[in-house]
Amino acid sequence: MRTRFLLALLAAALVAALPAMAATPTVKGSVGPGFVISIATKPTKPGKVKLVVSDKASIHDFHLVGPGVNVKTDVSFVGTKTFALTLKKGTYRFFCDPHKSFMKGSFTIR
Ligand SMILES: [Cu+2]
Repeated sequence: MRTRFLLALLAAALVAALPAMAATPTVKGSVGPGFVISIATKPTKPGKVKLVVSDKASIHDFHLVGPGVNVKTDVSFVGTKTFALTLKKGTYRFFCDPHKSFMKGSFTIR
């Protein structure tokens, strides 16, 4: 009887924890293989996000700079890299360092 109660309590705790775990949205960034850099769905609200960068070229990097954030992939790196970020109000700029005059974009958190 007691075991059953404890199991029910554990199940209730798990259900309560699920929304919090699922709440961190994923932001998908991409650079290359051509001279293109993008963020699929730009975030607009402050809070934690998981930035998943798909770096498809060894001549580009993906660099994101903004309030409290300065993350990048290496230029020579090719593959997927994930960053846990906390976005704050302000403007964030993303660009490729070797070609930042034209490979760039931004989004604003309000
Ligand atoms: Cu580049």
